[in-house]
Amino acid sequence: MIELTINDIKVKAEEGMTILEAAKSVGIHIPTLCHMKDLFPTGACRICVVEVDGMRNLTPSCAYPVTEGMKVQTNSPRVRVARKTIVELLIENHPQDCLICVRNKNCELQDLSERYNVREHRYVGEKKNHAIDISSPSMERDPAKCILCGRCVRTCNEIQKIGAIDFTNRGFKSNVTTPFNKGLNISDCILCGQCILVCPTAALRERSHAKEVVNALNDKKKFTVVQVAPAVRATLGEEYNLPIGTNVTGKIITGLRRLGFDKVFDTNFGADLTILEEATELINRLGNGGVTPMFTSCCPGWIKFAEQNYPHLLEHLSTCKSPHEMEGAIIKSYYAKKMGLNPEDIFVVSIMPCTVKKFEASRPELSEDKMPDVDAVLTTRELVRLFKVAGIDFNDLPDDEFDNPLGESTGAAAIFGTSGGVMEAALRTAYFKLSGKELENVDLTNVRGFDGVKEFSVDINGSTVNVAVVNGIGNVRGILEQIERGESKYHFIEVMACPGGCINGGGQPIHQKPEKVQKRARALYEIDAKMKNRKSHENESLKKLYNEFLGEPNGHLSHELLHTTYVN
Ligand code: HC1
Ligand code: SF4
Repeated sequence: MIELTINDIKVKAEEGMTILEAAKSVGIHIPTLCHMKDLFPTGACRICVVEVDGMRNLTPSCAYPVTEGMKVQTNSPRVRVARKTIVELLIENHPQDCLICVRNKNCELQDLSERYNVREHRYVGEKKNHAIDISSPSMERDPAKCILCGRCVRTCNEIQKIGAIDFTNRGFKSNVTTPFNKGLNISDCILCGQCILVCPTAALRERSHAKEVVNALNDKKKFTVVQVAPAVRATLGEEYNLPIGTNVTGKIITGLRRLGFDKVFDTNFGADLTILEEATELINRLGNGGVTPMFTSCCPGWIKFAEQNYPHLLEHLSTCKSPHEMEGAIIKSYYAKKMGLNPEDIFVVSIMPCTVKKFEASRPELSEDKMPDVDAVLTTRELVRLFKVAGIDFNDLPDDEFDNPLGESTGAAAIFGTSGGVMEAALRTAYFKLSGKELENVDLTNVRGFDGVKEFSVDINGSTVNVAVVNGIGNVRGILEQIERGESKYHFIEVMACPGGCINGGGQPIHQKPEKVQKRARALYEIDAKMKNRKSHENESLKKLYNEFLGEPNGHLSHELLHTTYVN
C-alpha cells in the first residue's frame, strides 16, 4: 500500500494505481475526456490535470501513478484555471449549436462548460470546417463536433479491432476520419455504433429514420406495425432516470399505441421463430455432413464483418434472417393474408438497440419482390425522442400487452439481447429436437457472462456438441483463424459484435457507467426466469404459424421467407 495525500486527505492506494483512481477511491471527482477504463492512458486531453508538490508542470492524473508521500491538489486555483481554459478552447472550436444538437443535455463538453462556469467567449478565432459524413445508412460522422479525445478511435481499434477510423494531420488540422476521408460506408466500418456510445459530443450519432416513421403514421393508407427488440425493454427506462435494468416492456407498448401504431408486436416472437429455424438448420448440418461450425446470423454487424473480411467462410453462416427481419417477412405474408391486408400497404418499424439494423433493413437480400421486410429502424434513443415530441410522459404510462399472434414469446427469446443468449436459447430447442427429451435445467450458465470467448460442451443422445460464444467482434478473429487452419473443434458458434450483446448496442442510451451492462443483462435473465414457457418450441402462436402457413422449419416456404444469402 502507498500512502499519499490528496487535497489534504490521507489516502491509501494500491501500488500501480493512478492519481485519478486513488482520488476516485475517496470520493474526489476529477474530470476526464480521453480516459477509458481498462485501456492504457494517453493523457491527451489534459482535462484531468492536478498539481503535485515538487513538480513544475501540472500532471495528467489519469496517466500518472501514485508514489509514497505524494501530495496532490485536484482543486487548486492553478488547476481550475487550466481546466477552464481547456474547456474554453474546445468550445471555441466547436459549433455553437447546443440548443439544436441531438446530444443537448447529454454532452460531456456541455457538462464541463457548466461545471467550470464558462460564461463568455474569450478565444474567438478560426474554426474547423468539415463536411458531415452521411455516406452510411446507419450513422453520421460530424468532425466539426469532434473534440479529438480519441475514445472512438480506441474503441474501434483496441476493443472492436476494426480500425475504421483514426487520427490524421497535426495541430489545428488534426482530425479523426476514415482512410482517405472517403466516408464510413467504404471503410472497414461495420456500423456497430460502439464509437457513438463513447463519443462525449455528437460527433458520432445514428442516422435518424424518425421522419419516415412519422410520415407513415400520418398516412391514412398505411397500416403501421411496430416490433420491439428484446434488449430495448431493459434499457429504455434509463432515459427516464429509472434504475438501470428496469423492465419497461408494458410502458413501451402503451407509448407505441399512443404514437398511433396500428399493431404492436414483439421481436421476441421472431426470436423464437429464429430458434426453430436455426436449431433445425444446425441439426441438418450435423446430420448430413453440412458445413460446420455453423455461426449464428442475427447480428448484422458480425455479418458485415464476415462479408468484408472472411468471404471464403460465408458458408459457415446460418442462412437464417435475423429475428426482426423474419418477423417483418411474416407480417407481410402470413399476417397480411390473415387480416386481408395488402402487404404493400403495411409499414413495419423495428425498435432496435442497434445502429447496424438500419443498414440490414436496407439490404436488397432482405426484401421480397423489392418490398423490404422491414421499412424503418429506430434506435432506443430515437424512440425516446418521438415519445418526448408526442408529449408522452413515459414514467406515468400504464402497462399494456403486445398484440397477437406475433406478440407471444418465451423466455428463450428474452435472453437474445445479451451475449450467450442466442446460444442458450438454441441449445434448449436443439436438445429437445435431437433427443426427444426436454432439457431439465434450462439455465445454461456456462454461456452467460462477459468473457471474450465462452466455451461449452453438451452431451445430446451420446454425442458431444461443442459450442462457443464470442462476445464482441474484437474477439472473433482467433476463432475464424482456427477454422481456416482446419483446427476448430466447435459445431456451433454465436457471435455478437457489441461487447455484452444487444443490451450494449450502438443505439442504446448513452452514459459512461461501466456497471450498466451487467444490470441490463440481469434484467433479461429475470424476464426469462419468470416466463411460463422458456423454450422457443413451446410458443403456441409459433406452432400455429407452422400448422397454418409455414409447414415445417427449414421447409420450402421457410426458405423462401425466412432465410437469406450473403454477399462476397
Ligand atoms: Fe438484438 Fe436480435 S437480439 S440482434 O441484439 O437477434 O438489435 O435486442 O432485436 O433481430 O431478437 C438487436 C436485440 C434483436 C434481432 C432479436
Ligand atoms: Fe468502428 Fe464500429 Fe464506430 Fe464503425 S461503428 S467506426 S466499426 S466502432
